[in-house]
Amino acid sequence: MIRPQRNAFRDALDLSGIWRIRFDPDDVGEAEGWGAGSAVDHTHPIAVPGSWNEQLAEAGFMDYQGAAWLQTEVFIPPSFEGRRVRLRFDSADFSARVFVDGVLAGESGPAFLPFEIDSDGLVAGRTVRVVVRVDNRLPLDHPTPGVGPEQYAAENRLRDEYRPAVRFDFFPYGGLNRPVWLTATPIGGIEAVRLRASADGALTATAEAPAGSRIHIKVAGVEAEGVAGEPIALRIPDVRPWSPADPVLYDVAVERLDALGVVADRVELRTGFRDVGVRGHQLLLNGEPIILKGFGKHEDGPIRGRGLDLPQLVKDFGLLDWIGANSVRTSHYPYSEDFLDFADERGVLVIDEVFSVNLDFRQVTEATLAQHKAGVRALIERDGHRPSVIAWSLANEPGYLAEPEYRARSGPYWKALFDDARALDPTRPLTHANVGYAGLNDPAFDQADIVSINRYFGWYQAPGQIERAVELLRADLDAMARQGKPVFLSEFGADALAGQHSTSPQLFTEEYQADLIAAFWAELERHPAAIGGHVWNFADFRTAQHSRRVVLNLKGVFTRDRQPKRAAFVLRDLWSDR
Ligand code: BDP
Repeated sequence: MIRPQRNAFRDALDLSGIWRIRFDPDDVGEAEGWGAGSAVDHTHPIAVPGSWNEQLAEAGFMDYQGAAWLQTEVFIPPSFEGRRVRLRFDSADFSARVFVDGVLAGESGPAFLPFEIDSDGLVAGRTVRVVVRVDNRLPLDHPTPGVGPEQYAAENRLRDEYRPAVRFDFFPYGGLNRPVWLTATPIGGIEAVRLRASADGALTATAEAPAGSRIHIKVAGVEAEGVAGEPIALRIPDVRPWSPADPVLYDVAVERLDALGVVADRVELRTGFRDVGVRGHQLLLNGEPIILKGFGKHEDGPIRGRGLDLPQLVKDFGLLDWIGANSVRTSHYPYSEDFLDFADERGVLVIDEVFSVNLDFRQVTEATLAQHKAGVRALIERDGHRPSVIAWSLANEPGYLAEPEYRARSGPYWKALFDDARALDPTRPLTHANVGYAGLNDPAFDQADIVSINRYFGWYQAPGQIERAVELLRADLDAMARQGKPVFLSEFGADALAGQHSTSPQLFTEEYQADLIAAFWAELERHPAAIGGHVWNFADFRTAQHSRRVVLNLKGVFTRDRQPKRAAFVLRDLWSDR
């Protein structure tokens, strides 16, 4: 899939704006033909991109989980005549079915990733009605398992019930949270490009286009030619390798030539030339050991929820720079491509995570692994050309509920999943974020190149006791180091309510959060197997309702509106040598 772009061969209209939405709590929309559209008096206005929850809280939809039908009208420009016209969704949370003038035209793939819709109804010069049935529920056997009151009751864990019902600690915002596009591309054009670039200036490009098509590549004045479906190699002399200190990007033009050798389509991408790898306990970037300093994040903000927020992106990358962070994990799902544009340009290293949180082996079926693999494949296809992406994270905290099935059944599952990812991209290390419950013998560690652990000593365990927390951390780092792989502290931190202070170690104060983070960082710097850590979290973020959360998860080093807490200044001092 090619990201929408505009050039002499390709066009894209951004369909962002005010759409209409109709909620379908009884799931009657399909049977009643809502795909054809609803009268305005049945609907509410909704901004796209944007989550429905806070936008429509007053209408009663803050916690809504289920189907909702979003609609708009699109005029297809006459200039799209004779081209392939499609709808492209940068994502839909969590799944969608798309109707064009009442006809089901297609559906989404893996959550948080783009999908395209072809339809005979998309005819140049006409106005069409686009209706999208979005559903923010997750199936029980999804790699991020769904949950309902029945599961909470059956497990007799009534105190674990969240509203909306989720098995994870962030808000299940629903809607079209990223832009929607109407695109026009040449018929028989380029449908996908895979790039691989290394620090020695070597680049291979593989373009998907009709069989036998001639493909031409141009990078920094160097050109090469080949055929569709086969790797085309070239080398840039005196290349400037990409790194956080010098995040230099190169424009890559990939062209399809017609039978006469005339350019019939062009796709433009940017990439950087760099190497990443592991050696013993070290993570290497361009052959040099690198320490990761940064955060787990979320796509989250007031009112828009998970809706793409470009001013916030600008601000966040400014704050990452200000604090001296060099890396981020896209916890716990693929982020927008706009986010990755910034990462590439600003030299921020990314651990790119698929959407698999708290995988529960009591609910795993064959469909789970298939969906998990599809999510990994789609993520690698979307982001594989990005120099900022230095590793793939294939899951966050599987086996969280410590079910016995996890240890018994998950070995072959992880092997199949990691093997698949490695075959798709042998150039990047693979990891997953382990939860303390799953233990130091988590079966997924066997497959991982980097051993990542989330640890909340000093918070959920040993609360209020930083010294003891550091000892517990050290014990886990020591044990993990025996695997002979780099050890990464992928989450640690403490909630702090901005403005809460104390002279003694007290949970929820700014001092406690800052002291805990500083003590953990000192341990990471000292430990020979550690390759750094990511504070949880960059900023406070909304979670589902639960008595242990005061509206937000307050582990942010910045507040939800991006004001620094004390820990931000402490980290800035610790990380200022960037
Ligand atoms: C970890 C999860 C993360 C949570 C965090 C917390 O990976 O999603 O938000 O704990 O409890 O277990 O703050």
